[in-house]
Amino acid sequence: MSLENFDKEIFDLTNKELKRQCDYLEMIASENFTYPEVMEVMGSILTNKYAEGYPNKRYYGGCEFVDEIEQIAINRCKKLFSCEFANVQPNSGSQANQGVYGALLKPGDKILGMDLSHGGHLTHGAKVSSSGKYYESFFYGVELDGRINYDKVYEIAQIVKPKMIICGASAYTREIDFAKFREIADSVKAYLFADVAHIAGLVVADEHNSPFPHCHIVSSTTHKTLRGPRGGIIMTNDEDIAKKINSSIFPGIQGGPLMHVIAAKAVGFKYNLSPEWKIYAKQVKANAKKLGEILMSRNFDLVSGGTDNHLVLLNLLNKDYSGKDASNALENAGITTNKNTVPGEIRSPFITSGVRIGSPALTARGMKEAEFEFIANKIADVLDDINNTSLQEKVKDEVKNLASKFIIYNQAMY
Ligand code: DSN
Repeated sequence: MSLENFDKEIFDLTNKELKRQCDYLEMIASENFTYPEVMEVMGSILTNKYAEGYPNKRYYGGCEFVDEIEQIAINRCKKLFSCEFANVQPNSGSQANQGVYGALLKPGDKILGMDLSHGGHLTHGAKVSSSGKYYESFFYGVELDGRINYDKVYEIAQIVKPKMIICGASAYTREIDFAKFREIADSVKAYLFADVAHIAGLVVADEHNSPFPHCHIVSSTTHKTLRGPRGGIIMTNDEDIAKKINSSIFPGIQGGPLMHVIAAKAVGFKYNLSPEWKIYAKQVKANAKKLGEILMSRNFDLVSGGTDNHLVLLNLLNKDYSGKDASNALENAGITTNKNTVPGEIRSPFITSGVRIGSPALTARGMKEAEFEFIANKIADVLDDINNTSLQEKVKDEVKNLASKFIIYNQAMY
């Protein structure tokens, strides 16, 4: 029986979401459109198989084919990041990070990460996350110019003496200097852990410097700039750390690996390893740069004054509306973004004075600088007249028209 016949409710909602993804301009910096082949294997019979353990070391029978699948995913992941060991089992980026901590830290150990309100991530020690509950977390941030001051990070590290320094961010617009972070980590004999979830697609295309060989351990998600299925991965060059990671993920925090997702990761990695990937990653950066340039020419401030990567952060501190107001107005105009805190923030994290806008998903649809120039001008038009709902309706139509020229999925696929 088809999904349509068996469960019309879910079928219809999935179709509505498909239409939303196709008609709107998806500009949430952490989202992307994955490939049909990735979705095909993710929806396959591989979901039926239990395979607790690792290739050739399982606790269940019948694993000969999923062993091969997981080994292919591991091999491709290692090739992609030019590293020695990879664990492709984490169900998400958060679980990958939890696995990293479990492998190398004891409860109560000190960790030093980037402040969530400065662009870091919940799992980098925020007090509301298990990373901030089980470990004693300390933070570095960005200066008012939106950049990490590595001298300050060094000073904080000397005072805190953390067991682990975490680099990587969810809303940072400049290149991260992994070599400098390693110098700081070495000065206090800390592990250096990079969470490259946001920039991984750029890293593997040499469009951002690599965390290897500088970091002891690296985690990522596979669904952001990498365009694969939702999931996490952990990499290292250290055999001893690799063994600890494996036991920290299974049996430490996870049971049976999601073999359908691991297969989908392998398929995504095959795309990432293709020559076309470099073209995509370059375009992601070029599009974000164009977006930033046009917004600045329209008198908007950008945190750090521009971007080196896939996102821009609008700084609305000098405007009389908040990040929440702005993202709501853009949503009404068919442009999906998210509100975000900015350096020197004066509003709560639920309101904020910034908007994070990313280029990966629209680049996946084939949009280039010309389209990003058009979109940036539409964003500026909407925000400059933020209470004008008829303008928002008009822009929504224009956006839908633009989106219809960049087909990402066959709208009859469900
Ligand atoms: N939720 C992701 C982001 O939007 O950056 C991070 O996990």
